[in-house]
Amino acid sequence: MENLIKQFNIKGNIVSIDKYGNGHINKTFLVKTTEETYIFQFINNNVFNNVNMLMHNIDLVTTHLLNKGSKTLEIVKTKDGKLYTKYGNDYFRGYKYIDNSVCYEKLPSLEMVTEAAKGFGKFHSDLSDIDISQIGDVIPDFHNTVKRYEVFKSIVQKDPCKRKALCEDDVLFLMSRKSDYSLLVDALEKGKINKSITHNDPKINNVVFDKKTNKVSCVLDLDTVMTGTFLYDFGDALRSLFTGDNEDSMDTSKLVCNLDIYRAYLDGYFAKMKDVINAKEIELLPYSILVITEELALRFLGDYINGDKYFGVDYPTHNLVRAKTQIALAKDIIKHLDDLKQITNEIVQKYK
Ligand code: ADP
Ligand code: GN1
Ligand code: MG
Repeated sequence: MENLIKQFNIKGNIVSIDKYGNGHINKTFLVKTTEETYIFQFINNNVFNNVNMLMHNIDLVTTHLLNKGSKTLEIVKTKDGKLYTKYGNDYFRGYKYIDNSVCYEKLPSLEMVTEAAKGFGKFHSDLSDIDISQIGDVIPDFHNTVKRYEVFKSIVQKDPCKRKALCEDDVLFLMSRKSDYSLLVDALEKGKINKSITHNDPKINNVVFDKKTNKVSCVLDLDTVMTGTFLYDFGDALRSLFTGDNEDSMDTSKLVCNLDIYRAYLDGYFAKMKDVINAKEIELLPYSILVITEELALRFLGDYINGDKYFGVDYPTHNLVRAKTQIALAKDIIKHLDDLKQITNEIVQKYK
């Protein structure tokens, strides 16, 4: 690894190389030199088969953010000016370490939920004027829920592992929600909401906070940056906050639409996005959480019926359990849609 790192434009001599962070996708290392600290990563090219496009996207996005004076990841290029290097089948890249940063797996307070939301809101708002025609789709149709449903239906019809009988009610529930799946896709196609940059993995451990102030520092993990609507990220961030560490839980009573978390997140998000967001996008905020939750349920249940080809599993019904947690959450969101709309109105009024 030392030889690989030496191909990059680093300052000083390498002092230490240690495994770092809790990411599930890339292999991350903290590298200290006599002068600076860096993050080096092996990019997971099973998940990402077009690393060149991925790094090109990250370069465009981070350059745009830096030109605005915003804090962001900074790519460390190789000595011959490349964005990454290849070693056998592995792809390797470097970033400057975000100084004094701390990353959480679970947020300790509602204030920090608001802070995280400011981070994503600023990210979206700063990128609202980037030329999106330059950004490639690293995973095409990632949040095209209508296409996800088509794939789901065809898996259910084929039922290759004879598992459908074990989840008939869940299949029926997801089929009964068909009209939800076109809510975001149609609005985007009809131009009622704007095409924008999306992060596509807005989990809490992809934001860093300043260690001393606990204020949000910036958004990390830009591998899945693509185009779409920022509502994908808004919906997914709340889905993931509501899910917490219960994604694999058999006790679905823990999967609830937490209105305090919604209020805290929306407050931080709106503070940064109020001048960018349009009326249709505001209307769709609560629905975006439902759509992305149902979409993930379609993906988990589809993968279960298909024989666990995408998501890693520890036991045969793992993906079924995950689907049931998202379905339980979706049901609770449906129950609280009116509350979510009311809170949305309150926050919109607050920032008028
Ligand atoms: P993965 O795709 O595997 O989740 P990430 O890019 O999110 O990989 O990195 C994993 C973890 O490493 C992050 O959650 C964060 O804690 C830390 N990290 C990554 N890049 C930086 C950076 N530039 N500065 C500080 N910490 C970082
Ligand atoms: C996957 O591996 P992770 O947690 O970063 C998935 C997301 C899902 C998430 C559910 C590229 O992300 O879309 O929301 O699992 N990422 C990809 O836990 O498929
Ligand atoms: Mg990550």
